[in-house]
Amino acid sequence: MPILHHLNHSRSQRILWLFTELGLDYDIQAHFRDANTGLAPNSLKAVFDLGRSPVVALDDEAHTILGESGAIVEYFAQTNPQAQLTVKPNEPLFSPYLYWLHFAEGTMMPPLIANLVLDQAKAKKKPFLVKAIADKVIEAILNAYYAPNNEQNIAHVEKHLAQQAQIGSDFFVGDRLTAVDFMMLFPLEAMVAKKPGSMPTHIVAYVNRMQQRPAYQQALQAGGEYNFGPKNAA
Ligand SMILES: N[C@@H](CCC(=O)N[C@@H](CS)C(=O)NCC(=O)O)C(=O)O
Repeated sequence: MPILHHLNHSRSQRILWLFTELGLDYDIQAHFRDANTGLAPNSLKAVFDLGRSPVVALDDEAHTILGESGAIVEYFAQTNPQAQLTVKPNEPLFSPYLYWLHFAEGTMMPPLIANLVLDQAKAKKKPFLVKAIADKVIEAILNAYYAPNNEQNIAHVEKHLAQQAQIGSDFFVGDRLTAVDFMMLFPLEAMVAKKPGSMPTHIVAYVNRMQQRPAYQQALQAGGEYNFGPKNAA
């Protein structure tokens, strides 16, 4: 069976949720972030040289090590066709399916991570004068690029989810759960967790709906510590 190398508070929660929705048998190997740096431990680098999570050791003859949450989601969505998590090239929603599948890591995550990292840099203790200057520089970088980028992305997603609501869909693409939902929930729930009360209504409703799915709840139990889940998460 596949082995998921899971890191606490990370994108590997996507894969736990996916495996649970698929009803797959899998093993889980837990890795824990360094308490001071927040970075992945060496145990993960021993499995995958980038030391990033998620990583899955596939159940094939070569025990292939597969990284990139998007690649892992696509791999298992395509190799479990009975679950109908993909949209096929001959289906009308193939292009929006591909667009949102790649949007998650390609466009949504980079400014979100930059915002998180720069916010952490701002919060770090520094001597008074250094702090005044450093914080101004950080603010300037945020305001010039990452913050407006993030806001644009939020508005873009909110508009799309409002359109989905108009056609009565609970999901990101079409009217069924697809690989896109596993990719898009992570950045959206991270933002809802970070700024509760300030995210637009369709995004909040979408996050709540996905988080209420029994498989999501089960995956949450299996994964342990996760800062970006519902408020009552471990
Ligand atoms: N694009 C990659 C990003 C992987 C990634 O950066 N994962 C983070 C966790 S969400 C990580 O492993 N961080 C620990 C570190 O960089 O040391 C993916 O989607 O899998």
